[in-house]
Amino acid sequence: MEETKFIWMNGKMVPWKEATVHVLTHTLHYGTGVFEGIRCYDTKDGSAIFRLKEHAKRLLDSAHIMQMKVPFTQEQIESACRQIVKENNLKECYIRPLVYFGYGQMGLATKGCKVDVSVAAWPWGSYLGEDGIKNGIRVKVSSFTRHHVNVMPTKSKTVGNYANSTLAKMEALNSGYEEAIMLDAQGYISECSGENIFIVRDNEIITPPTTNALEGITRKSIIEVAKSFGYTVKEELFTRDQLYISDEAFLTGTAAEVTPIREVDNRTIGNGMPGPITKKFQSTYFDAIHGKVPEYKKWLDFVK
Ligand code: PPE
Repeated sequence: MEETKFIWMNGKMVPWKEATVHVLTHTLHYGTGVFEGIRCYDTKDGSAIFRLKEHAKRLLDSAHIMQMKVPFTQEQIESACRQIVKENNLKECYIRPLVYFGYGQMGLATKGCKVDVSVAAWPWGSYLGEDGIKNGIRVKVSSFTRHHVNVMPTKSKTVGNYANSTLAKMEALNSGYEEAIMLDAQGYISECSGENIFIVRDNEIITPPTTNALEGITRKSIIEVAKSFGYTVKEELFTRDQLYISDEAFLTGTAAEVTPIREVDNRTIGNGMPGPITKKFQSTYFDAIHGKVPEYKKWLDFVK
């Protein structure tokens, strides 16, 4: 990864190489922390963080679910995100806030555990590759099931949740695919290892409800974009075979942005190229994040 100068740790700017933790940090052992993934983009009016408030709120909601008392307010988290971009002189970057139980106590109970917060930022290109963004990716339905809601709460971006995502992602990569689609405990499509999923059938946009998927902020943005173009968006469960026969499919996430799916389990989606509706949403999203769509400027939080 590309190193930057500073990482914000509990309110202080710490040089990148010194931003370390003790090996007995609670979250390192039990996966108890929560995190966010946010992107900052260059616009003609300067760098802007995409939907910063929603991300900061979701971070605190995740912490609330995990019963973590965060020693910073939402405004302080937001200002730390702006500050880390500024201090590192970054125009475009990925921002990673992390709330974790720190050093000082072992054992599963977290009562009395110290809560630490860090915010890092670094340049991070397209997550699933430039070629993926342009031409679409090949995905595989995972043999690993998405968390049942009473196993791991999926509204929380809990660090430990992502062991499940990594198993699915590595299985997909090792099998020659670029991303994993995860089925919920009932066998319906839920989400990908780190993205939400949409299909298009007969001009209708369908995405699984967020009952057991993350309430994706990119997902929410794309739903708004789709509605603004006059499309019907259905939030309903669908099966892997509905996905196989979809006209178009794409996934959404902060890191992955809007990435078309061109093949699922060796079955071509549409004509094997990103479909027209996917392309329309994708280009609107890219224009919006770069401040080129007046109605979506509300999503931008300028760094300066
Ligand atoms: N589902 C999961 C499981 C998920 O992790 C993400 C974000 C999403 C959906 C999309 O949510 P949103 O970013 O709000 O649209 N995944 C983050 C972490 C990726 C990583 O590899 O790390 C991200 O995209 O930043």
